[in-house]
Amino acid sequence: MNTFFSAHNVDKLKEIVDEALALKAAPYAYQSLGKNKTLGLIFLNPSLRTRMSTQKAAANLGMNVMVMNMDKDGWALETRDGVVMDGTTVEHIREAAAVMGEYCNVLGIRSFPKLKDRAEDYSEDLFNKFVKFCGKPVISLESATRHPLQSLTDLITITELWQGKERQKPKVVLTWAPHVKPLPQAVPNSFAEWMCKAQAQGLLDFTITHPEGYELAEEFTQGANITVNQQEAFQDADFIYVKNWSSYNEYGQILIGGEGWMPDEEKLKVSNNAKVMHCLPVRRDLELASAVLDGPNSVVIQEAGNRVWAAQVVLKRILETQ
Ligand code: SN0
Repeated sequence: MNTFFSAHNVDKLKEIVDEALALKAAPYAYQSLGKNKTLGLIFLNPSLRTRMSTQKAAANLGMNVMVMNMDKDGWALETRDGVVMDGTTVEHIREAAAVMGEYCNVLGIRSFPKLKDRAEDYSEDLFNKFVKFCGKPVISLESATRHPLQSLTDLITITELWQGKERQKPKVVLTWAPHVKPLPQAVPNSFAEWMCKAQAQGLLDFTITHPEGYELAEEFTQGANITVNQQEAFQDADFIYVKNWSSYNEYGQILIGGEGWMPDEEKLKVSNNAKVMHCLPVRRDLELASAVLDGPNSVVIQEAGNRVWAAQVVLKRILETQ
């Protein structure tokens, strides 16, 4: 593996999940793999789980880690070509990424979409330029349109919780939930992309539910069962994944019609005692009822814990191909 950006970078999902769970059982089995190798984690936006779990995963593999908070500590980056830099940007990504490549064997980068120009966000211009100019393997720590480490974690968590069940395949549901801020589509896009691939590989059945107007881009949802009836989606669900996102069609907007979509204990009654997932951070009693978050069906902490094994299996595969 050289780049970790989407589900397309992984062939057989069951294999990578099993490899991650083996790392969870023996975290230090590959401690010499990363000896004298440096990982650089570059953040253009805030992070808690991604930063700490990836740093820990790298340490488990014996790597050195450098963290750079570009948004706070770095120079303001220019990404456009052919512009005279007489404004607020100080350094071009061409030099900045190349310099980071000099210091690091592997790099990770996080950058959110601006949610203004859909074509610009969905071109993944910043991520692609970073890959091109740093010249080293790059892991997405969440880009404009995807959050692959989160989605791999989610598949690991679903697999782990479904082990030993009589029924072969769980019913997994992604539901839209309310929020006060326009949020990226990265997490739901990515979750849908990985779950559609998992469904195609016979691992689970996948349903998406959202109010009208919150359709995700079709490239991520091919094969999914999609409904605007949340209760119908929740019927017999084994896993319910809660996430807000802003509209893709009316790009970056919050639309009318999402009121009453917050999952609570009452709404979950029709499910098959579903485990409830969220990537975090979660707005209590806005996106998800606190009684559910604090109740026995919430697996959000186990899910966040599993971020380490997703990051570690990706780093392991990259180091093994160096
Ligand atoms: C991000 C998102 O993509 O939805 C990161 C998720 C891992 N979430 C937020 O920005 C939440 C911001 C808020 O104010 O609740």
